[in-house]
Amino acid sequence: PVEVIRTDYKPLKWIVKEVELEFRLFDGYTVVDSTLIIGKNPNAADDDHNEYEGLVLNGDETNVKLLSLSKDDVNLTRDEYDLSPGKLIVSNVQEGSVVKMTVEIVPEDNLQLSGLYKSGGMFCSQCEAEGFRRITYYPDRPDVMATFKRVRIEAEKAKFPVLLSNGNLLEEGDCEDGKHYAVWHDPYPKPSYLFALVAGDLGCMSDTYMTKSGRKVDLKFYSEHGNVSKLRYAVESLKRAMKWDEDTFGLEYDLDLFNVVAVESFNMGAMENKSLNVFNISCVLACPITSTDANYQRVEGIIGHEYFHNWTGNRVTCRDWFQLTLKEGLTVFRDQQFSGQVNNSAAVKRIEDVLVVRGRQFNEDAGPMSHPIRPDSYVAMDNFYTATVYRKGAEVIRMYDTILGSKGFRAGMDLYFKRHDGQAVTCDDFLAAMADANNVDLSQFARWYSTSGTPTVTYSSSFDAEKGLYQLTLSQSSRSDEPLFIPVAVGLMDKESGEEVVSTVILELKEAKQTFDFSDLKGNVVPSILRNFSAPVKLVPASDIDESELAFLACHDTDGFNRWDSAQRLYTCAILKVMGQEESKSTIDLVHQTFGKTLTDETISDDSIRAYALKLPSESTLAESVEVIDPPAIHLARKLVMTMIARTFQDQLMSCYNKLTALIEKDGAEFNVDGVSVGRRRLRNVCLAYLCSIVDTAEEQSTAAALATRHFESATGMTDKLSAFNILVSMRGGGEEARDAAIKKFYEDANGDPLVLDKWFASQASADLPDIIERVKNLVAHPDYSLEKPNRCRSVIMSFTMNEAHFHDASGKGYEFLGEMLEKLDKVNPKVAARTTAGSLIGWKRYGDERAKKMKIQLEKLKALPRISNDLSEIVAKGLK
Ligand code: B3K
Ligand code: ZN
Repeated sequence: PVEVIRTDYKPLKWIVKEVELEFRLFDGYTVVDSTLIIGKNPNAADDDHNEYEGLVLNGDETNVKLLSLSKDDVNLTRDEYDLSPGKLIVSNVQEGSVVKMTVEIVPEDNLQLSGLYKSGGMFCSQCEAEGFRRITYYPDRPDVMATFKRVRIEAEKAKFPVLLSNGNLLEEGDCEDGKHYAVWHDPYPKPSYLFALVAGDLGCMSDTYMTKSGRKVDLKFYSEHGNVSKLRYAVESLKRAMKWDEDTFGLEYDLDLFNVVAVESFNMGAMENKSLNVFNISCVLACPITSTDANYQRVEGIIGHEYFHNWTGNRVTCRDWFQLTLKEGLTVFRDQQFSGQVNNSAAVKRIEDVLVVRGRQFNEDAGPMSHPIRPDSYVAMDNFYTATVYRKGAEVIRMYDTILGSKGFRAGMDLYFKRHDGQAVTCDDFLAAMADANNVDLSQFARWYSTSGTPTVTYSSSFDAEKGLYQLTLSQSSRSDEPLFIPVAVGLMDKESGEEVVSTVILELKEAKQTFDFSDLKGNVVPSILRNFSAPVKLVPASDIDESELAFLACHDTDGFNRWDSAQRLYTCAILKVMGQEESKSTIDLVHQTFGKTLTDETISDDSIRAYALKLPSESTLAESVEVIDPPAIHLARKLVMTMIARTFQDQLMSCYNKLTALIEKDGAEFNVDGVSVGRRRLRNVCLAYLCSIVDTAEEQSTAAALATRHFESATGMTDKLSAFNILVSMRGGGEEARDAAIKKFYEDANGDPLVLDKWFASQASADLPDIIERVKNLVAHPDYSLEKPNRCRSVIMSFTMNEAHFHDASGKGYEFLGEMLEKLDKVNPKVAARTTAGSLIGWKRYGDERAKKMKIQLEKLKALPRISNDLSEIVAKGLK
C-alpha cells in the first residue's frame, strides 16, 4: 500500500478537457468506450517539475480490462504506452490529442460497490473518491474538470427501461434486438468522481420547482416500483432545500432536471453526482409504517446535504482529497442550518448534532485514527470520510459564522463563489475568501485545519461584590504549538433571581490564557459558557465541578443548548459517582431536583427539548469522561441511576405518558412529522423507557413488558413501534414471553421490507441480554442476513459493536466474533469492513489492560491475513501503532 502525502500535491501536465463515453450493458459484462480530448494543464507551470511527461491515467487493473487504445485514430502498440498496476501512461500527447480506448468491466462481480455495480436488478455507480478508475482509465482526481459531452448508454429495453446519467437528455431511441439507448450531456465541467450512471426498471415520482429567477426544474425521483409512494417526503424536502438555499445564500439550481435514485446496496448514505444524486434507500424512502421520526429527519437532512453540494462541492470542488472538508464540512454546516431552520427548533437540532460530535468525533480524535480536519496522509481515501472531516469540519465552518456573524459569513460565501466558481480549490482558498470579504486576518484561525485532537478550555472566575466586577479566566490546551482562535459564547445568569443579566457575547480566546471582565453587576452570577457549543472543545472547570451551579443552569439557563448540557453534566456526575461507589447522595438529590423541575416546568414549550433534557447521557458519551473505559460498569451505573429516577418519578412519568397518549389519540390517524408531533412522540417514548426500566422483580418485569407491549401494539407508526420493540428485546424473566412474541410479530409485519428488517436485526443486536453473543451469531446465520448488503451488515455488526457493555464482555468473545466477521467482510466489501466496523477495535488503549490485550489479538490476526485489503490494513496498522 502506498501512502499519499498532502504536501506532495502536483498538478498534472496533461488533463482531459472533454470526454465522451459509451456504455454497452450486456448480461454479465459491460463494454466502455471512451474518447478523451487532451489539453495542457494551465495550472501546471512550465517549469513545474512533473513526475511524468506523458498523459497519466488511473485505472484499477483488477477491475478494468483494456481492449484497445488509440491516439489520434492510430492504434497504439505496447511500446507506445506504459501499463503498470493502477496506471496507464500515454506518451507524446499534445494539446488537442484525441485518446480513445475500449475496456471491459464486470459490474456483476463488483461487490465493493465502488465503480459500476449491480444492486438487485439495476446498474448503478459510485465514483467518489476513486471509483471512476474502476470503470475506465482516466485521470481520476478532482482537479481534472472535464466536460462530459456525450454519455451514451445502451441496454436491453425490457430489463432496463430507465437509462440515466448526468446533465440533460440529448436523445433516446430504440436499437436492434430489443435494446434501446439514451444520450446525456452535462454542460458543467466536472471531476470524474461526480460522474454517475443508472440503468434499471424503476418507478418515478415527478414534480417541478420554479427557481427564484424563473427556471422550471423537473424533479424526478426513482425507486423500485413498489416504493414510489415512499418518495413523497424526499421530494418535498428537496423543494424546501432548493428554496432555503435561494433565501439563505442566493444559490439557485443550474439545470432543468434534477434526478434522485434510491438504491438498496450502497456503501454510505448518498452521493451528490451532478444532477443525478444516488441515495441509499434508508436515506430517501419514508413512510409512517416503515420509518421513524429520526428516519424522516435523516431523509430531509441528507436530501438537503446532497442538493447543497451542487454549489459547495460540484460548482466549486476540491483540488485534492486532502481538502475534503472544504466541501464536506461546509455542506454539513449548510444542511444543519437548513434542518434547524426549516422544521425543528434550532436548539433541538443543535443538541442532536452536538451529540454526534461528542459521541463519535471526540472518540475518533482520542484514538489512533485521530487526524486534523485536513488530513496529512492516507492510504485508502475512503477511510477519511470521517466524523472528523465531516462533523468537526462543520464545527469549524460554524466558528467562522460565529466569529464573523451571519452577514459576514454570507459575504465570505459570496466572494468564495465569485472567485472560484468552476474551479477545484483548497481550504486555504475558502479561508482567504472569508478573511478578505470581512477585512480580517484569519491566519490564527487557520490552525484549526492542521490540529488534530480535541482542545480543552479551562475556566475559573472571581467576583468582586464591591466593584460589581466578574472576571472569567479561560485557558486553552491543544495539540497545536501555538494557541488556537476559539470563539467562546458566554452569558451570565444572576445567582439570586436566576435571570439572565448579560446576554450572549462571543469571547475571542486567542491566547493560552485570557481574562475577560464583566462590570456593573448588581450581584454574583453563574456563567453559562460555550453556549450553543460555540467551539468543538471540552470545557472543564479549573477546580472541582460545582454541581449546584449545574443544577441551577439546568433549571434557569436561557440558552436552550446549555440548559440541556448542564443537566447532562449533572447526570454524568451522578452516574460516575455511582460507578466509582463514591458518596453520591447530594448529587442524586440535585439530579432529582433537576429532573422533577424539567418534567413539570411549564415554561418549556417544546416537548423535544424536555425529552432530551430528561434523557441520560449515552454510554459512549459517558465513556468520554473516564480515564479507563469499563463498558459493563458504565452500563450498570447508568441503569441504576435510570431506575432510581424512574422509581422516584414513577407517578409523574406515568401521568405525563398518559397525557401525551391522550393528545396523540386526539390528533387521530393522520401521521405528521412536524415539530409538535415529533416532540410528543419523543417525550412519550422517553417516559416509556424510564417506566420500563423498573424491572427488578418478576412482577415488575411483567408489568413493564405489558406496558411496552401495549405501546408496541397500539403504535400508529414506526417511531412508537420501534421504541417499544427496543425495550422489549431486552426483557428477561417475567418479560420473556412478551419479548419473543414481539420479535416474531415485528418480523412478520416487516413482510420482507428491507428497511424494516434492518431495524429488526439492529434492535436485537443492541439488546441487553446475557446470551447476546449467541443471539448475534444466530442473526448472522439468518436467511435474511447478507454480507453483500451494507445496510444489513451495519444493522447487525455495527449495532453489536455499539452495544458496548456486551461487545466488550470481559471474556473477549465479542472481539472474537467481530474479528471473524471482519475477515469475511473484507473479502466481500473492504470499504464497509474498514469504515464501519474496524473502528471499534482500534481504541483498545482506553479499555484497560485485560480488554486491550484481547482487542489487540484480533487486530494482529487481521494484520496477518494473507490477502487483507488496503482499506482494512490501513485501519488495522494505525490501530496497532
Ligand atoms: N460525498 C459522498 C461521500 C462519498 C464517500 C466515498 N467513500 C456523500 C456526501 O458526503 O455527501
Ligand atoms: Zn457530503
